[in-house]
Amino acid sequence: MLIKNVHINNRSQTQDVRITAGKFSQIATEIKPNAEERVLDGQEKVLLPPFVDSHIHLDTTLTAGEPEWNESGTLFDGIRIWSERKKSLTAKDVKERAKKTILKQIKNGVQHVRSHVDTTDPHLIPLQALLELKEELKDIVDLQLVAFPQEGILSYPNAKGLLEQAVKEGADAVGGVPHYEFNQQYGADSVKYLVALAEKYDKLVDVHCDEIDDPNSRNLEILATQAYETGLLDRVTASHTTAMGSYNDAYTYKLFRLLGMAQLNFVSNPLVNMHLGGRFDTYPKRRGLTRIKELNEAGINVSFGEDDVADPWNPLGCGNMLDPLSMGVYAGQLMGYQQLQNSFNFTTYNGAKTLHISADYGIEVGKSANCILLDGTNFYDVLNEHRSVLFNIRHGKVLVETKPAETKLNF
Ligand code: 17E
Ligand code: FE2
Repeated sequence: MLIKNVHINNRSQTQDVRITAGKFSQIATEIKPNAEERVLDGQEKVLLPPFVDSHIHLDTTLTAGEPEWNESGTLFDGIRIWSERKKSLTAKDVKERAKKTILKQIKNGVQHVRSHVDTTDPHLIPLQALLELKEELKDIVDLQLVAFPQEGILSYPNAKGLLEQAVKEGADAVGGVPHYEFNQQYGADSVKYLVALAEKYDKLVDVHCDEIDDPNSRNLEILATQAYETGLLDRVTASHTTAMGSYNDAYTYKLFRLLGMAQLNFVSNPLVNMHLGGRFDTYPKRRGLTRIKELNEAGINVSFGEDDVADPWNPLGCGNMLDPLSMGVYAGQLMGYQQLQNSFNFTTYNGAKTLHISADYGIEVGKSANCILLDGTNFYDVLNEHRSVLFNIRHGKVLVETKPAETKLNF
């Protein structure tokens, strides 16, 4: 296949891209089609590698309102309501809902997903369901699973055993929720425990870390120290880290040195954290986000996740990465013209780095021919108008094709 006339990675010059046997085989200013080669006219639109959702909960997806709506909008009511819903889980239920959400994501150009999977379930039903789905859907999506002890590692019965079991059964990464543990000591101990587990089984780490508007929630410094001292470094990701939005600047200055040394990845989930954050403030009301811009400017990797598609934490969400991206650039004040043009990195290359898939990710000769053609000639327009993904191509095959809606003005 030959894709003609596209702005690869939103570059100003247009180029042609050839795909042979599922790989990018040639990229040049002008490539002449071979006899019988399928030619796709890119019409000077933007060609990117597929969107990466570096943080979602596929086991909780599409359960909003079950058994009740989260009317307070707090993280804690979300956990409580999910805990109720968890009692009636079956593998079939989890698989059906997760699949629906994955299909939404694929329509919107996502091909790489990291999902947290709650392991504080005595039968590990969510994990069993998502391991099966990962295998069943491997031709359309790369699914990474994080063993995520939603109700704590030290504050929930047998959570350590369940976490280790999940890792043995095939989770790709180990998670945690230190700010939710009963006390600070448990928080710190849980971080050390989960990092040791990841080391033992050679897994990645992705921790829900300090997702609370409490400036004293400082598990991040423990996670970063662990990443540095164990040498796991960029195999470790800190998700949410919203307490950083409440840390004072002197402490944060000191913290950033360690974060750089530890080479940690950060995932911000701007939609859900704008919604859950500041809930205990009257006014002034905090935004409850991590320091996206400052981390980014310090050369620390930050990607965005959607986190929720209609669940007890966020009633909204539709599997389109342009939503967290829009919210991220607004709330993170990344609205300079070049910042907007370059913002696709938060939901593409930076996510790939977090997922540790960069070796085969990106539009380069020799890499797997995974890419999306967006309906705009530059990314600013794509983001601003939430333009469609016209083609979602995976291993050189067109996975999804979309015709943009047409509007007729009858006046
Ligand atoms: N669980 C959690 O601890 N935090 C979240 N934001 C979600 C689930 C969605
Ligand atoms: Fe999350």
